[in-house]
Amino acid sequence: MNDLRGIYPALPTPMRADGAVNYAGLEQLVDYEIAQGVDGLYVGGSTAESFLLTEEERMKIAETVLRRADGKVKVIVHTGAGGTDAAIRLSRHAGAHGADAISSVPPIYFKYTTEEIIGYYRDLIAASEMPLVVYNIPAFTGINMTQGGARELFKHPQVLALKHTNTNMYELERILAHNPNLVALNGYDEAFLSGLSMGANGMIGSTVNFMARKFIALRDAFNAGRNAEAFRLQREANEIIETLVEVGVFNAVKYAMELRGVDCGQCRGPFKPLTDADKKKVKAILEKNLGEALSPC
Ligand code: MN9
Repeated sequence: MNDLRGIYPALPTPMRADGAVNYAGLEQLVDYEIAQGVDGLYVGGSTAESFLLTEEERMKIAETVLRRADGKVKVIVHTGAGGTDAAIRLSRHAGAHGADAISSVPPIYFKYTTEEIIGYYRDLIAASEMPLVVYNIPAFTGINMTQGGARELFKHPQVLALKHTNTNMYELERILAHNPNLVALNGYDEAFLSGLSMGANGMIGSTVNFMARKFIALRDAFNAGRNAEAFRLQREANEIIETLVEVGVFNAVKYAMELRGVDCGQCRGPFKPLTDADKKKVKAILEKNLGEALSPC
């Protein structure tokens, strides 16, 4: 059985100065994360700028990560796309290259019925024969998969997990109460402790990339009942996250990785690059809360 519990960085996509994907940088990122002790890697999600990448790039990124990780950690590949056919191609490709599971946001832009959205997921599962992690992120998609008729999907035997990128912890608790075998992976890093307390079994997050050890320590403290320590770690993480979100979280995560020695470049437009003042702020808050001096500038 696939056990999808654990702590996963949502990998950014390293890019070169000319905007092309930096596959050598991606390999370096994979090595770095595995050395930090993460349980798995989440590939091609929001943090990876998936909707700003071509299908060909997304496939090559998945292949690169799977080859480099080489079975040392679990790999979940986000294969969601605007339409069913593209999502199926990406899902089959991920399966063929050894991914542990696929994951998808619901189809976006057009206002589909719940039946159509569930049909999209069923088509992906059937065509790829892969385990699925439903990626619920209502703030981006405008669709909430943990409400109403969409909940039916969690009864499907191939739906093994939910990526809960939502701060509604009541809905998380109810979904898990109704689906006791479902794995819930918390999606907002700033709410990790809240997610754990409502039954999440891990997390997928952008800030895990540069502070995996803090989140691993937080989980371990929570599991051992050391609640004051878990809260202190969440507060330290949140002081960082507050600044990152203020300047633009995806570019800020890439910059934090540069400070860790992994050059990820900048996000594609329309995301705006960090200013020098933004970088100074990010570096200062990281050094304060990670308790270590970081490299560049
Ligand atoms: O994948 C990320 N989700 C989004 C997870 O960015 C939409 C989170 O890690 C956030 O970046 C983070 C800051 O809000 O929690």
